[in-house]
Amino acid sequence: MQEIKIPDIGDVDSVEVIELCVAVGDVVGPDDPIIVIESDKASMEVPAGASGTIGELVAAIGDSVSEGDVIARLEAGDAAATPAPAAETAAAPQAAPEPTSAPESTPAAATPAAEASSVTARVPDIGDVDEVVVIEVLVNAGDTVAVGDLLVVLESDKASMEVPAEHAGTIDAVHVTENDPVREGSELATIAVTAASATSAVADAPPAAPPPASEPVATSSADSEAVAAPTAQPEAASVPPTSAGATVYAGPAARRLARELGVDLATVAGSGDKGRVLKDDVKAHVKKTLKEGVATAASGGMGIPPIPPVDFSRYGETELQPLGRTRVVGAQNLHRSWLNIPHVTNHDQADVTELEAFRKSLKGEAERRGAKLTPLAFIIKALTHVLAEFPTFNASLDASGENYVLKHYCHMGMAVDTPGGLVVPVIRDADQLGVWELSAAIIELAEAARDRKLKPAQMSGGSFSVSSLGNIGGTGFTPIINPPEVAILGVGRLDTGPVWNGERFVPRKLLPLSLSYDHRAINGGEAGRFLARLREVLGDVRQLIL
Ligand code: CAO
Repeated sequence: MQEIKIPDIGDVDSVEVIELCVAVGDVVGPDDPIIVIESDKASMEVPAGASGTIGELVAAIGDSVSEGDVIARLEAGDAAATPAPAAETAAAPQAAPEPTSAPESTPAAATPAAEASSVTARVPDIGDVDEVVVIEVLVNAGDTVAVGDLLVVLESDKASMEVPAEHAGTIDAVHVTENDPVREGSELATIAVTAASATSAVADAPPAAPPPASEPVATSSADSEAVAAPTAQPEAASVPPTSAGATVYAGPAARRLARELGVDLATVAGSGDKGRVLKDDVKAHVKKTLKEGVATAASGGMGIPPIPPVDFSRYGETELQPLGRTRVVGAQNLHRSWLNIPHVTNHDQADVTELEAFRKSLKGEAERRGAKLTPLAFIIKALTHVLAEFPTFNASLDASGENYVLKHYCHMGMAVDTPGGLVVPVIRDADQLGVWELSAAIIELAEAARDRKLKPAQMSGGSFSVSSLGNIGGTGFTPIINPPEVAILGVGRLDTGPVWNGERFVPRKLLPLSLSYDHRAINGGEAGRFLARLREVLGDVRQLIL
């Protein structure tokens, strides 16, 4: 087996292994990084140097290693593709040749193989804006860059944009500093091109040249800067993502992966030493983002900014209390709804003085039936009536978002507050039920919910939902839509209030109503008319028999 060794690491005696990029059994090419090492100045990837399969991984995270130490053993792969033993490959510094007088605009791809030249990296097409600002400079003069390595990050008032190197080589000069305004074509940096394959394809980039022995082992200035100020990192175990424009503390492997996946490293929480962003952090970030359905990666840096985790122990004593499964699942559903649906809530109040009088008049009958008649049964009855008149409220949007799916049934979801969390059982065919039947269904489903006896079928298929906080209190709230429904009615606590009857204020029983709706499916006028009609029906329930 061929040994992969630590190359020349400059003027330091030993460095720390901070990242393993492979596992035993992995097939690698000569340029694939095996480990990342770090001195107190910078970090560096150690490439395999040859093709093959990792037979043994000698190095472990946290190991202190010196030049010549064996870090892994390689079972030979494609012998023809093996250029040289790893140690030799890694130890042979590629000195940056002197810049030549090649024209600045000479495309690197046109540069003959192995012929040194100087190219100027410029601001690319920035669309319809005249000027953008340099918010991050990621290279310094003397840095070695590979094709695809980031040079600067630019930002307009709409989005941010990374500018990668299109040529491998050594940075001769950096022409911008942070906060500089630049335009399309402005000079960013001059690169002394050393590589044979100066193309824009990352895959074609030559192996990263190890730095000369006399220089610190830095793969990018971003690493150097970050390493230079490790004490500035927060104490929390997982370091929150940095704010836009701040230097990200990450190794080349993580940077490359982030670039490949289109992830903005500044939004990734680092779990490595001193908050370093590892490859696993990038992967975990992508998984989380996909799970949440938030296309942060594709949003050009305009995704939802994450809330940084806080180490509360810095402020006082705390304890962890699990939310419980119902709350966790509920939280995910609410979050999904809130992020996906443009919610608008209209508020109104219904004069239910006559309805309350009628309900109270049925008290004896209710006792005889062993039932309990709350305002909610009447509200649901009135709702089903109004939904029949406004079918787009008893609907969903189809996957294209271009069609309503109108429901020829009315299954009413009802939010129930239980000690374990919020659940929404469904009253099937609520429009077919009378007030007594609705009352019985409300009691039965609420009990089943609180006893945790609801079956999945009893919690699915709703076409509209109601959330009544009337027994608890409140004059209005913004209920969150229960997808794929397009609207939900929130009910507050009814109270006696003054109503102007044309001559004087009279005391009336007023019921607060809050209608949240999906603004993609329903517009404000429709919502206003829906609520006005509901108020009308609740104000005079004789309308239900018409
Ligand atoms: N105004 C004033 N009083 C009201 C009222 C209202 N809008 N609605 C109900 N009440 C009264 C009832 O009449 C009853 O009074 P009595 O005991 O004197 O008869 C009392 O409040 C308790 O009612 P209830 O809660 O037992 O029954 P309900 O039919 O009104 O509601 C249910 C059933 C399951 C919807 C309710 O118990 C519940 O869980 N509500 C919470 C829903 C929730 O959490 N929504 C928030 C979701 S968003 O986080």
